[in-house]
Amino acid sequence: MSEPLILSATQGAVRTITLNRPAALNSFTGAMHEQLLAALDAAAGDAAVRAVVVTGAGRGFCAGQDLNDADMRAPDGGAPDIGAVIERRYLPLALRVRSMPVPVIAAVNGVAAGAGANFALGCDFVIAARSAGFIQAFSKIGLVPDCGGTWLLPRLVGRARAIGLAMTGDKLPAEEAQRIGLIWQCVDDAALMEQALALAGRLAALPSRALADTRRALDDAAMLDYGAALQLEARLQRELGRAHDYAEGVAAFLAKRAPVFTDR
Ligand code: T3D
Repeated sequence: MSEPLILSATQGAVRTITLNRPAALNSFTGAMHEQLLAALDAAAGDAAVRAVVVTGAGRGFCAGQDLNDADMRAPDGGAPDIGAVIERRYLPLALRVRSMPVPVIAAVNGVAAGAGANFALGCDFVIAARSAGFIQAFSKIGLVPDCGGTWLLPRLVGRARAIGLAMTGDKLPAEEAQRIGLIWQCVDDAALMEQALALAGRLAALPSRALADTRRALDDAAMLDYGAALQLEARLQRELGRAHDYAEGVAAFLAKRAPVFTDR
């Protein structure tokens, strides 16, 4: 039997999902997309999972689209419909990550290129090994950044750096990525998984529903005017204020005990 392209493992309330095509730097094939989406759906649907870590097997995180995959070939041998590949594969993946009911951490163990870089950047936290790097490889093959790159890059690092990264396709080392605010943290290679799992454990103990609504509020507010953002905050606080976790958080604070959050 062939190796699964995606591995899932659970430690406590943390689900670790590993991209598992190391010989091709975990580049995306249609089959890997399907297994990855299924693994994310399974994590989202499992009430015992309260944080997700995504990482890569071997020396790379993900080299983006597998440029040899059948997904990329038109049946008649003509030019491929890459727009269809984006709509069928990358759009659902990017939206799935952004709508997870729990925080998602990318533990970037090695090079993250093309859609592999933007898949990582779409996660809530990116922790990268010092030897890792981020490459907007698209310009080198005549494409634009996808998997959310055009939206994410300028918001994360501003237009000047977004344009620079996207047009040159130069590799940005993890340390520099942290310095300019593209990622959360750069850590020593040997400490990557320990640090990612420690952060995931901390997040798992926090109120998941409030964390997911925080992501949503920050993303939506970027497209609203000030008044509308204030209205959105009011609506979310109204809903959260009626939920179990708020009552539990306040009760635990007043009783000077640790809270036990359960909402998702
Ligand atoms: O359908 C669409 O195109 C639309 C979607 C687009 C989204 C995208 O992601 S477009 C961008 C696609 N990705 C790339 O262009 C990156 C291509 N890869 C590289 O530039 C380099 O591999 C890296 C800079 C990422 C790493 O370089 P290096 O020297 O560390 O490794 P390598 O030797 O190039 O790669 C190792 C193996 O992985 C090698 O296979 P081999 O020779 O050992 O059998 C290489 O061919 C394979 N590999 C790496 N990236 C891809 C890949 N195979 C297929 N597709 C890849 N993207």
